[in-house]
Amino acid sequence: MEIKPADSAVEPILFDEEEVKLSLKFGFLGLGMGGCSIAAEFAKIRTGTKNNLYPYSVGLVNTNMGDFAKIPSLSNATELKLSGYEKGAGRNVILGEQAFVENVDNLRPSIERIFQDREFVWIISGLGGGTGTGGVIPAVEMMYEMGFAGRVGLILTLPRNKEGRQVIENALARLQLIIQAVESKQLGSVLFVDNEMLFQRFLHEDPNMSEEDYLVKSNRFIAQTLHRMNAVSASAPYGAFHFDSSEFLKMLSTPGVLSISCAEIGSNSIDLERIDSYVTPFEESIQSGLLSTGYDLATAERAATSIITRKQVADRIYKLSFTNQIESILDSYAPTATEKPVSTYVADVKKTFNQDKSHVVYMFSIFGGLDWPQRVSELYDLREELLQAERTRKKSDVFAKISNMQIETQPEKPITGSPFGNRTAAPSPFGNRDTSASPFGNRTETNSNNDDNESPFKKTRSPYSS
Ligand SMILES: Nc1nc2c(ncn2[C@@H]2O[C@H](COP(=O)(O)OP(=O)(O)OP(=O)(O)O)[C@@H](O)[C@H]2O)c(=O)[nH]1
Ligand SMILES: [Mg+2]
Repeated sequence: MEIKPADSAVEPILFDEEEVKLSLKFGFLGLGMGGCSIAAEFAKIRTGTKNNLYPYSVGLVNTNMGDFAKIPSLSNATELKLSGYEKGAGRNVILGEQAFVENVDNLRPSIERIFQDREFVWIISGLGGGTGTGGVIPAVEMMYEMGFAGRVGLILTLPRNKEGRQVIENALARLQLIIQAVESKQLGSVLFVDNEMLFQRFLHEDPNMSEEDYLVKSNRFIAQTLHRMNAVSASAPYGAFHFDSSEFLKMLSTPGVLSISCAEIGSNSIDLERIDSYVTPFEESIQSGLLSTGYDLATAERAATSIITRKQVADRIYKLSFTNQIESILDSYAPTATEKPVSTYVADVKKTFNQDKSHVVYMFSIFGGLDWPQRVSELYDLREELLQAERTRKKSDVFAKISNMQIETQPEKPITGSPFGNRTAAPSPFGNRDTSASPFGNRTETNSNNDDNESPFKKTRSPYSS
């Protein structure tokens, strides 16, 4: 059985043009070029629903004004400039953080207005650069101060292997803080987008695709994945169980990492007498994941599978034996999850899906509260390898030859832009943080008396402070 998650990437948004209900009112705050490009794809999603044609509210925050020119202007997306840093943050995380922090008072009124009716806000950042990576923590803190504690998630891209040590190091440095905040249950869902994995999938699918096309299509795929989950959970339930909006919100508010997967199976190939005909593609889909992979699904705190197809197919396959099989599989992958509903839905496929997809059965799965994906550890190892290679390079023959010139005794030039050295204190609007040590360590009480509104980073130890 063939599943091609990446195939859907080259198709239009599934629910485009159609009158479709959505579970949650999502807001998206894009930070930096990558974050804004992905957020803009959410802004482009159309549902065909009167008065809610473009269902998502989007804020685009960036230093580099030139980047905005690459994003079409959209009525539901507001560009927000980080003044004083118009040239960009040049892959300097500290500068990126400083840019956000210095502008936060200017941003706040616009961001409050953009997200005033939103039920859940995703902060999107391409980890590895300066602006998006540096902005992510103060952005979370700002949203918490605005009363979004427990209703903030992160969509974070992980760099590709060939992006170099600095990029990987930038990403890991921020991840260290984010991991600590999530581990201490202060921060909700993190949805990782593994750029290396997406790149390899697209490369395999169409080696002649242009780089520009690749970026647009992969960003659209990310937006489509989350949007589909949001639409499916608002569809008409067929059976007794319904993974509804409130359960979806609970899933998203669960601290930890989220994994989303989808098996697309031609209904004709599903034979209830042959369990493998649907169990195999279902299992393959949850193992591979749509946006990132390499999870220990047994660590899931919650899991859910939502199956959707047209009425005619539903009447044939939604039998006890079918749901029982799917429930058993889900249970075997997430044995200790506190909730793991399997829900069945019907959709008017002619209206909701593309015509040629009318025979497809979609099996969406979502796992919440997961541990960190293997990719994070791979990036850590890759950084070690690159560091090692750099050290070896410095001990080359040429260096040995000229070492008599006492070059070795000259002070080494600091790596500018590294988040691990020469940190300058960024002024913070969030209280008396001991910024000389770290923007996140040693945090004192915030102004709020409400625990929920405290920064998720307050109780975490900073990697910079020791
Ligand atoms: N999936 C995806 N990832 C992207 C995209 N653009 C950038 N990235 C990733 O995000 C990382 C950070 O790049 P940018 O977003 O351009 O950096 P920035 O936040 O603008 O930071 P500075 O330009 O250094 O201030 C890159 O290393 C890429 O891995 C995009 O359109 N899609
Ligand atoms: Mg940039």
